Amino acid sequence: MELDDIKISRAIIDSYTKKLLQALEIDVAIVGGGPAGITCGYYLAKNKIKVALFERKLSIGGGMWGGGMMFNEIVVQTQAREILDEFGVRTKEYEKGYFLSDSIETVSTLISRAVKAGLQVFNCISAEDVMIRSKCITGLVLNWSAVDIAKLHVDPLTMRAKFCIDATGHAAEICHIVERKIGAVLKTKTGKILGEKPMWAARGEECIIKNSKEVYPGLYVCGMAAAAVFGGPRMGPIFGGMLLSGRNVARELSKRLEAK
Ligand code: 48F
Repeated sequence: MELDDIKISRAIIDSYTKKLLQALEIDVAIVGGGPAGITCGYYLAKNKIKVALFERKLSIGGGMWGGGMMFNEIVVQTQAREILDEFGVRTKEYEKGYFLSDSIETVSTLISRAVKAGLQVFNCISAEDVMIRSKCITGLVLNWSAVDIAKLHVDPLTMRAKFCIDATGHAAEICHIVERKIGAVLKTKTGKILGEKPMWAARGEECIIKNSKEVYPGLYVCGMAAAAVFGGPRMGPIFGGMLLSGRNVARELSKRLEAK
C-alpha cells in the first residue's frame, strides 16, 4: 500500500480538531506545564475530572529538566517521595530526608503518566487573558505561542472552565493579568501580588504548600506561582513543594467538583 500524504494530513487535522473542540468546555484548565501543573493534572485526571493543560513552549516540563544549574538531578524531601513512588520514578536517599532522582526520568515519567491518566495537554499554546463573569474566572483566552513570538496581529480564541489554575511558575502570569485588569482583588494581604522573596529552601517549600489555593473566585495558584503571589521565598532545585502543591490543589478541586 502506498502511503497517501493527504490522508496523513487529514488524520492529524481531524484528530487534533476533535481534541481542541473537547477542550472548549471543561472542568479545569491548567496554565503551565511545569512539575506543579503536570502533577495537578495527573491527580485531577485520575479522579475522572475533565482537565486540559496549556503550555506555551514546545516541550512541557518547565524548569525541571535542568535540575540545578543544568546538573540534571533533583532533590525531594521525604513527604514528596511518595508522589515519585506513585509515578514510578526511581529515587535514592542521599542523606536522611534528602532524596535524589534523575530529572530526565522524572519529567518524562510525570508527563507520560499524566497523559495516560487522561490529562489533555496542548503545547505551543499560551493563555493571554482570562474570562470573568459575575466576579469569577470562567475561562481562558488562548492563542498560538507562535503568534506572540512573531508579534502577529491575530485575535485569540476562548475556552470555558469551572476552575482555572495558574501554574505558570515564577511569572504568575494569570494572576498578573487579573491584577492588571481588575485591580487589588486577589486573596493576599494587600489584594495584590506580593512578589517572590530571596532563596530559602525550607521556608519556600512550606510557603508553597500552604499557599497553593484559590487566589480569586474560580482561579487557583500552584507551584512557584504561589510563592510569587503570596510573597514566599524561592527554593531552587528542591522540587517536592511543586509536586505536593499540585496534588493539594487537585485534591481540593476534586472535592469541590464532586460537591457541585
Ligand atoms: O516554571 P515551571 O517549571 O513552574 P512550576 O511547575 O515549577 C517551578 C520549578 O520548575 C522551578 C523552581 C523549583 O524550585 O523554582 O522554577 O511552578 O513551569 C511553568 C510553565 O508555565 C509555562 C512556562 O512555559 C513553563 O513551562 N507558561 C508560563 N506562562 C504561560 C505558560 C502562559 N501564559 N501560557 C502557557 N504556558
